[in-house]
Amino acid sequence: MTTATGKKSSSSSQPRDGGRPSDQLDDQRLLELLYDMMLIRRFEERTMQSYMQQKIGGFCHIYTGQEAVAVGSIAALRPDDPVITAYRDHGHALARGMHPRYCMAEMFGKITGCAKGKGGSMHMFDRPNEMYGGHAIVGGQCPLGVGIAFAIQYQKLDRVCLCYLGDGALNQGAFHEAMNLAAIWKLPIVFALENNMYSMGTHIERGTSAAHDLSVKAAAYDMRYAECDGMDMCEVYDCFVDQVARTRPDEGDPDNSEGPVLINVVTYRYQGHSMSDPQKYRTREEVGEKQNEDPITTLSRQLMDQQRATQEQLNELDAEAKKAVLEAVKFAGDSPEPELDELYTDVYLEPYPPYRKGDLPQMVEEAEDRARDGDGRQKQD
Ligand SMILES: Cc1ncc(C[n+]2csc(CCOP(=O)(O)OP(=O)(O)O)c2C)c(N)n1
Ligand SMILES: [Mg+2]
Repeated sequence: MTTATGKKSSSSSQPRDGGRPSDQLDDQRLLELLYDMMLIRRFEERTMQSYMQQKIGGFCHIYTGQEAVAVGSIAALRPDDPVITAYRDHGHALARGMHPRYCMAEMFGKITGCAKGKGGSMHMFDRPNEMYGGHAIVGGQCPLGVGIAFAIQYQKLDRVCLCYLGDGALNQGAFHEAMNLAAIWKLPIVFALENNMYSMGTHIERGTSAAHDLSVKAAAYDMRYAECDGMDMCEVYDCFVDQVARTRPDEGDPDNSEGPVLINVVTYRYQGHSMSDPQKYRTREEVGEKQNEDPITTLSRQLMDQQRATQEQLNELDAEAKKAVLEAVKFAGDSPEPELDELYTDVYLEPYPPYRKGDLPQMVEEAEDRARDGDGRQKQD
């Protein structure tokens, strides 16, 4: 595995019983997880293309390179565990089960988007799939995640909130306040640090104290700490299965939790910070070196080495992912823009003139229909 600063180390997070949880995943499940990573990769490629074609506007942050983080960690959750993240959020939304068409339509600013086209790339919300955004203020999602975890504890539920943050958030006051409250109230929250080593153009060693040993950030708040290699989906999954289980309280007994944890997931973003980044702060060689540890290639190789999948099967999966993304782009392109009137809806929970209560996003309405039929979660068709 790689350490906080990207150097190789031999330690890894092992589940307490000694066996690897990923060893228990059957071939079908592993292929599903590989598909999710391929879907995110292909989705992001088309996102970049659509951005260049000016079909997408505003800030837009690409997740390629980091796919194993969202996919491996969300696979370790239950469907009713809430998730919250920062602005580099397309991958989390897709891994959580948002249909790619609603994600793409949101970026196109269309009424069929997950937030009716009013949020855009940085604000992927999916109530039926327990995804609470998509937040643009660095570190701003950490206190919100603590609020969600407090609600879980207050209601004596057996859920865990998964709160992602970037390495840039380590230097924000909001992160430290959130860590402190989470620790003293022993809240059921997992802080997943997506340590891609850069916040915009600043390398973690230039912007963050103790970058060589981030365990001190957790120790300062008397909190558990773990590390895993974010380029290896199985390692991410193993680490999160273990840590989520330790954080999860029993229903009706909020005290029966080992409390929060900070997990340093070492990863790398292949693209610039946003769509407008000349990347003067790193070399092509560095990016190329990291691309040699590609998470999709790694899982594909593992599956083939273990004779759990053939090259042909993997090609088919990738073709399926490409097709799903093309369909999403078409859906987004064909969808109407919001009426001007939408400016006045969804502003306040208790609307008053001139503000009105808006219609639910199409995605949520469809999920509610499905819930009436017994399954509220979105499924990709
Ligand atoms: C409070 C605040 N300060 C500054 C910014 C501008 N800004 C946007 S993204 C970013 C870098 C954050 O990097 P990191 O947390 O590592 O996330 P990554 O982009 O690597 O996913 C900064 C400084 C902001 N959005 N919010
Ligand atoms: Mg970063």
